[in-house]
Amino acid sequence: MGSRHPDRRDFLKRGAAFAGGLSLGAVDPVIGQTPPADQDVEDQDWSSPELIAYGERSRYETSVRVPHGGRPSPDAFGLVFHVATPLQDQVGIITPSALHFTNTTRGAIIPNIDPREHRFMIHGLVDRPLIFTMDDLKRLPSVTRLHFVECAGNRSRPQHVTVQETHGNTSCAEWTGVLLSTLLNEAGVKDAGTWIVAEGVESVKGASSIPMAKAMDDCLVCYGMNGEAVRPQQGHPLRLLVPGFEGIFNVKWLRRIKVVDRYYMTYNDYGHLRREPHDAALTYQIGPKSVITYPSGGQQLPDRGFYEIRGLAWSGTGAVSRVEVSTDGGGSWMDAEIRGAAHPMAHTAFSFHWTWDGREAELMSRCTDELGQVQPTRAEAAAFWRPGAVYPGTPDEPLRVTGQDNSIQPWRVESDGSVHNAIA
Ligand SMILES: Nc1nc2c(c(=O)[nH]1)N[C@H]1C(S)=C(S)[C@@H](COP(=O)(O)O)O[C@H]1N2
Ligand SMILES: [Mo]
Repeated sequence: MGSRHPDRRDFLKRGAAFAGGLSLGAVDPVIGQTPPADQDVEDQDWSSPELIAYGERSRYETSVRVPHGGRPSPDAFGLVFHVATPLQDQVGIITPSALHFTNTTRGAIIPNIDPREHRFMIHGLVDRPLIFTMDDLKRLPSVTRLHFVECAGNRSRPQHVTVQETHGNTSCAEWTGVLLSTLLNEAGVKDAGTWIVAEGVESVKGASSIPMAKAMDDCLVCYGMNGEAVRPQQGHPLRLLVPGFEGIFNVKWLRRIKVVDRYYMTYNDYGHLRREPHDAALTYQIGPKSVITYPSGGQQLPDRGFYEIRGLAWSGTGAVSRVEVSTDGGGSWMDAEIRGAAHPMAHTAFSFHWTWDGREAELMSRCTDELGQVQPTRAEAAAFWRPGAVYPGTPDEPLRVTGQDNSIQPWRVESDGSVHNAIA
């Protein structure tokens, strides 16, 4: 059904043959990516001082974040936000800061922090407790890296229609800051210091315990995001980035890291910890994962013919080394093309040339990471996580993935061109 390297000059010819016209204008676009505003939008005055000083996108572009998980965001108290990234509209691998998914949990209000007043402290089992201003941090050697953040609650459910609903609780940004190891080495970690507890400024602190080996490896204390200051919803002026670990470890509005000698039970971990490791919601690292974003759920293929299947792949344990695509529901797999560099613990773009013959098809992608770990099927993931834990299964959803869900996402293309979530 798919051919990997069709003659490039053939794309339009074949599309046009099916569409019955020779100009691209005769071919309807796929419907279901967020469409441009269809009524006249109020004119933007691009020469106004405000937009010259700080730009914004065209008002014809209407892609937005939406509440995730079926609850309103913000909640009735204006506190909890869970909003998902519109992955169906994403171009490339960097999520625009204004569309980065946002999760603030457990009654956290987004703080307004004056960076000139902000202080960051490292203390506990160290030789020299240190307090940094933002200016202090910016004098130190910095790194800039692409990394995804993904919430452990990013799961596909049968009632989800679009890829924004099934997978929109992950985003990828370019983060700039100081390696946490640089700061910990300045403070001098004592031998007994085997864990850190990182804490935000809010009353519930958003605190997480992180093993020292990870803290010393690749964690970042970030002040920059996509070329400017970290946005308030992402932790302005300072956030911890724990590459590849579940979202909850990436503490926003970071004010304190305490070096300790054991795992601390923090508010974040309450309700997540289980004696049986398979029952624990917090498994630290995100497994190899991928999803096709085009065509994806809720979209409509206008006609038979050529489509570039596109998607994103990522893994919490390193770089993506291979992505395969199936157009027959997993019966056969073909290598997709990895687009650009595959950065460690970052979204990686892939594409696959497909000519749709107008018959029912089931599109899937499967990620392999540099450790050789392969993304599981939904049945494999559901079997791995035992039911009855944090996200109990139900009789009507026997293949419910009750822990972290990195399972293969199937999209069914009907013969009328409509695209549907096929996990049910
Ligand atoms: N201080 C603080 N840090 C936090 C949270 C929070 O509520 N408070 N939410 C966590 C959760 S559950 C996730 S998934 C990520 C989300 O990061 P983002 O909002 O930048 O996408 O931040 C984590 N860091
Ligand atoms: Mo989360």
